[in-house]
Amino acid sequence: MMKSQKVELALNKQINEELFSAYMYLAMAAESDRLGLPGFTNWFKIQYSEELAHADRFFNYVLERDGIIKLESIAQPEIGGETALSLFKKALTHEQHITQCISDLKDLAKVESDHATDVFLEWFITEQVEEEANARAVIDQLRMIDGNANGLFLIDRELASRKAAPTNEQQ
Ligand code: OFO
Repeated sequence: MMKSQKVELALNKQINEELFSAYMYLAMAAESDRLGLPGFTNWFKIQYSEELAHADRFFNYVLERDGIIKLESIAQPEIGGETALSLFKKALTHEQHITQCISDLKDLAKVESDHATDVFLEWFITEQVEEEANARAVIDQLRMIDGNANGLFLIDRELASRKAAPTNEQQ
C-alpha cells in the first residue's frame, strides 16, 4: 500500500482514464476507416498505442511504489456519425480533460507531501502540452481547407506518415 491512499486511488483512476483514452482513439480509428481516411486511421491507431503506454507508466509506477492496482470498467466511447473535424475536436476536448486530471493529481501529490509522485507526474505535464498541440494543429489544417476534398486528401496523406514512437521511454 502506498503512504497516501488518496494518491493511490487517484493513480488507479488515472490508469482508467488512460485506458479510456486508448479505447476512444481506437473507436476514432474505426470511424476514420469508415470515412475512407486511412491516414487518419493510422494516426489514431498510433495514438491508441501511446495511450496504452501512458496507462502502463501509471501501472508500473503504482507497483513500484508497492501500491495496489484496482482495475475498473472502461466506459464506452461516444464516437459515431463523425467528420474528420469533429473527430479532432473531440480529441482536443478529451486531451484538455486529461490535462486537468494530471494537474489535479499533481496538486493532490503536493497536498499529501508525496514528492516522488509529484516528480513522476512532470513527464505527463510536458506530454499533455504536446497532446493538445498535436490535436490543435490538425484542427487548424482542417479549418483551413474548409471541407475541400483535395485538401483533405493531402492532410490524410500527412497523417499516414506518423510513425509509432520506438520505445515507451520516448513516448
Ligand atoms: Fe492523450 O494523453 Fe494520455 O490520456
